Amino acid sequence: MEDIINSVIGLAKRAGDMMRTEAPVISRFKGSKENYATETDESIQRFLKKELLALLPGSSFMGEEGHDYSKSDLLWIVDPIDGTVNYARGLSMSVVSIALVKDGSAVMGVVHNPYLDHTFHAEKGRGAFLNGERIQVSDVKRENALVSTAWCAYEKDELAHPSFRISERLHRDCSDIRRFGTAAYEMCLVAKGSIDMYFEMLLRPWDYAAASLIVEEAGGVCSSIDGPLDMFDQCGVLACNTAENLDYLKKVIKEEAGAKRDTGSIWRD
Ligand code: LIP
Repeated sequence: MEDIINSVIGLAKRAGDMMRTEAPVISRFKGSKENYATETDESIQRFLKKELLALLPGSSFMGEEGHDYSKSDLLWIVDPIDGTVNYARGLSMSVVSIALVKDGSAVMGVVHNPYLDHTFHAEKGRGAFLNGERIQVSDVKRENALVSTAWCAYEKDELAHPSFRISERLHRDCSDIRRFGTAAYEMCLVAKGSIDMYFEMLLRPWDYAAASLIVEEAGGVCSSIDGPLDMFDQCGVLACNTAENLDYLKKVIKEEAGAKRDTGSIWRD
């Protein structure tokens, strides 16, 4: 696996170079005016799909820009550009996210931010790293916690209002809130101890498959609202520095937003 992780890191960096050099051109909308793909999302996905399937013969591929995959025991889950809107608007805060999932659990994760040259990686049981240096979550308690979140721009009608209610409660109970517009990077900020809690009411496996392993290998805890993260369908995502803060976050979400919300399968668009 040593050679494979280094190859995947190299591919993530080459994909990051594409992100930095290709001008953003919207290629298609995906159900709302906020949710779209660019030609670069699609070109990076084509590049990574070809290279990753060649790296592990017999593996299969799931990417944000195309859902033709078979549930083989080794599955690459890729977000070619996590933070597409940030990329399209020139906000220099987007990442490439690559996960390898074996029998439904992430065993390898790489998240690369080409603007900051930050490369996070983890392999199951071997720790989490930023540019090769070991990282770990903070020990900050709830009242001093810095929280990162989002308000479900792709599902505004159903999830924006409860998301803002939860945020108002966290803003009162914790220290402050940040929003970076890329779930994978925000979860990696939990892993490096810069952010203490992250949540979003509804994400897709390509947003969190790699970053959730990086958080857990850095000593943090991840879950959905009602149980483990689903690597084959969408779910809410919580990533925290401690189990105590995860329990607090779950309590707030249930009190302010009710039970888990299911807005249909990720395969609808
Ligand atoms: C985005 C996430 C972001 C979330 C957006 C979207 P994309 O991923 O990183 O946190 O709020 O709704 O899911 O679409 O840019 O790959």
